[in-house]
Amino acid sequence: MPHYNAYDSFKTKKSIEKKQRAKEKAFGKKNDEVDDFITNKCDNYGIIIEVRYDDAYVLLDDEVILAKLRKDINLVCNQVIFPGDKVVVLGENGNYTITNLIKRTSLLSRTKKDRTRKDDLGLTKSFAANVDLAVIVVAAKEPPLHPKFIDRYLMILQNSNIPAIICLNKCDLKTLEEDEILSIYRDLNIPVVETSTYNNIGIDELKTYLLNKQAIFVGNSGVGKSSLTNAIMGDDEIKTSHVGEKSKRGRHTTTTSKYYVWNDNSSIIDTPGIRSLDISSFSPIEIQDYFPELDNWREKCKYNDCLHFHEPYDSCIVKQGVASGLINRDRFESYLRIMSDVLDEKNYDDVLDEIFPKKK
Ligand SMILES: Nc1nc2c(ncn2[C@@H]2O[C@H](COP(=O)(O)OP(=O)(O)OP(=O)(O)O)[C@@H](O)[C@H]2O)c(=O)[nH]1
Ligand SMILES: [Mg+2]
Ligand SMILES: [Zn+2]
Repeated sequence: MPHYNAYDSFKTKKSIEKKQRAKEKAFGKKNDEVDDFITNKCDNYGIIIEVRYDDAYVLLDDEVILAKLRKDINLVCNQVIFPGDKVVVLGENGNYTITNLIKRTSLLSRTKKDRTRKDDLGLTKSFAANVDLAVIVVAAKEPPLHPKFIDRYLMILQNSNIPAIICLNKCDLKTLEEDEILSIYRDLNIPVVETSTYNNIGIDELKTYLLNKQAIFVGNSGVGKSSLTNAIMGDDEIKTSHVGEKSKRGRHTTTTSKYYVWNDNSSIIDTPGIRSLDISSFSPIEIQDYFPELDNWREKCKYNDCLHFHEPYDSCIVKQGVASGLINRDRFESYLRIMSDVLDEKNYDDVLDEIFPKKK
C-alpha cells in the first residue's frame, strides 16, 4: 500500500498552486509586469533545441549556444520554454540570455500523474511548441500495436489543431492483424506510412510528409522514434534503446525532447515515450466529437446527451452498433477508456460486458 500523508499532499497542492500562479504571472494576459516576455514577432530569433533545468540550447544563426532565462521571469527554464519555441536572445561570448518568447502557434502537453497519491494531482508538463505536423509512431510488434494509444494522440492533436499522420514502424514484423487495425485509420482519411529502419523501407515517403515542416515524433517507448530520426538525419548520432551485445549498458531510451534540423526548412522533435497525455481539459460530452464514425449513430440514441456509457443498452443505438459489429469494437473500447478517465470512473469493463454478455 502506498503511504498517504495528508499534510504532504496539502504541501504539494500549495506548491503547485504557487507555481501555477507564477506561471500565470509569466504568461497571463492580464499581468503587466512580465507581459512583455511574450512578443508577437521578431525577425531575428533562435529556436530551442533542448531545455535543461535552468538553461537551454538554442540554435541561433547556424550555431548552437547555451542561454539562460531572463532573471525577472523567476521560474526554472523547463517550466517556461520547450523545444521548438522561438526566442529572442541577447548577449555574446558564452553569456547569453533569453529575453523574449515569440508567441506560439501550438503547445503539446502531457499529464504527469503521481499514482501514489489518492488525490491524483495531475501535473501538466509540456514537451514541444510550434509543431506543424505530428507523426504518431507505432510499431507493428514490440511493443504490440493497439488503437488506444493512437486514439488518445489523435484527440489531443486534433484539439490543438495539429495535423497528424500515423507511422507504422517495424513493418518488417507486420502481419494481417496490424493491417486490419491500420485500415480503421485509413478509412478515417488519416495518412498511414509504413516504415522499417532496418530495411530502409518507407523513409523517403515519410520525408515527403515532413518536408518544410516543424514535425514531432510521438509514441510509446521502443516504437523507434529515435531510430527514425536517425534514418532521416542520415547518421547514427542519436542513441536508440538497443541493448548492445557487448556493452550491455542498458536501454538508451530518450529522456528529453530534442529538436533536429534535417533540411534547410525541415525539422523533427524526437520525444521520450509518453504514456499519459493531458486530456483533463476535455468535457465528457465532447469526447465523441473525436470519433467521427459515431456521428450517424449518436443522434438516434434516446437521450440527446447520451454518453454511451451508463445509459441502458436499449436506449443507446451506439452500444447496439458496437454489438452488431458495425462500429469497430477496438475504437469503442478506446472511447470508453478515455471516457472513464475523464469521468474518473474505472468501470468501463461493465459497459463492455453489457454489450458482449459473457456466455454462461
Ligand atoms: N524490427 C525492427 N526493429 C526496429 C526498427 N526500428 C527500430 N527498431 C528497434 O526498436 C528498438 C527501439 O528503438 P528506439 O528508436 O530507441 O525507440 P524510441 O521510440 O526512440 O524509444 P524511447 O526513446 O524509449 O521512446 C531498438 O532496439 C531498435 O533497434 C525496425 O524498423 N524494425
Ligand atoms: Mg528515443
Ligand atoms: Zn448512446
